[in-house]
Amino acid sequence: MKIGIVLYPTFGGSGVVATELGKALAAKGHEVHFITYSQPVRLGSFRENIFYHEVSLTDYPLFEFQPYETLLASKMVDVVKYEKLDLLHVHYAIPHASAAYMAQQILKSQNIDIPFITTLHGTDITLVGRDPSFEPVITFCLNQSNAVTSVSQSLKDETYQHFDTVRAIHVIPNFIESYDELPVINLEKRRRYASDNEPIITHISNFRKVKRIEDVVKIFAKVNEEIPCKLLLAGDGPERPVAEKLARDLKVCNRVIFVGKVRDTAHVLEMSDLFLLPSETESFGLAALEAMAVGVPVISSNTGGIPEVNVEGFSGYLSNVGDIDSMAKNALHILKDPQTHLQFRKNALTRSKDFKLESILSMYEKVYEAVLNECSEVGKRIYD
Ligand code: GMT
Repeated sequence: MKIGIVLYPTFGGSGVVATELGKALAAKGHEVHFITYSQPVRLGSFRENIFYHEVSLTDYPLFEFQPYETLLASKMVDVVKYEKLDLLHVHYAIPHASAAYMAQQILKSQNIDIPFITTLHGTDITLVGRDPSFEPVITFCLNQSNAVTSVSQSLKDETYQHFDTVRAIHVIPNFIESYDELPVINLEKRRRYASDNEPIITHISNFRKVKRIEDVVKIFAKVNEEIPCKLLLAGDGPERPVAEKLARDLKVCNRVIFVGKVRDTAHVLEMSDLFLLPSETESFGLAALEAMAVGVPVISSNTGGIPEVNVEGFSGYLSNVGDIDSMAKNALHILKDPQTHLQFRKNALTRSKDFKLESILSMYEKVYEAVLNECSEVGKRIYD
């Protein structure tokens, strides 16, 4: 198949999932065309079957705001037509699904029928989507998409709760390539951050309010009172200064290390003993799955799709949002005893294997095939 993937090219989970999906489809022999405004962070170097089409932004002075949706739709029309794509798969509803609909209509007027699949990732529905000013466009796009997928059952339920749509939504969870077994820790590298008897607790995110970074620092400070440890914070975003100040106020700033944005999170996670994800809401929690895939247990909130990923008492523990005492207690339970810790590490790795790339990939391929079959019954793509 020739597939156009529209995504945000940034460090966010939706961009990571879309990029890794495209890479995996390309490795399987599909031709994949990424369409976005800058090179996706996880795309890496030149690969067979992968093409990247940049949406160039205009700096025409009339526009106070860039008409990105229009530029994206035009680029989609161009790529579909000249690369003879079979389908478009857009990740994140806003504004990718509406741009895809526009491209679809333009192409229809030129006798080209192109289906588009919309994958919902979370904040497009749970945060942004709930803003009433977006609602009519999102509802319309859900109804117009040839297929809709969501990354968790929880997100599917929320979509039906907040949007007036009866569209079938296929739940296709995010995926990961897990390590075969627990990694051997590179002590030389680890010693740059902590001494051998100090556990490393990690959090990785875009440091937005929804991640509750203050809870991360508070949980860490409580654990550190009983077991001296280090907190490794990877990523960046608006709440970082808040976390920095809190670490100073709680007198743990010499134990908190901000490493900034990292392209390959496994490098950080391999040295970690525990992962914290106390988010306010999370449609899936890809960062938690990435931690589990290298054998790092997860202490998380029990909100949104997280319980579909982290299993209570097995791969980690889940608590109510904001319950930092419970999260600190659970963290200490895992870290205090080496045998318990080892068991949780093994369990985390085992659980991550339920999200194997190959099985998730074929779920997407089935949706593509169904959509293409439906399309070929209705009309035909005429490129020449
Ligand atoms: O977590 C973020 O703020 C980034 C956001 C995104 O759109 O990139 O992540 C969302 O999509 C990820 C991939 O499907 C999910 O793992 C995250 O849980 C989801 N974030 C939220 O729901 C807050």
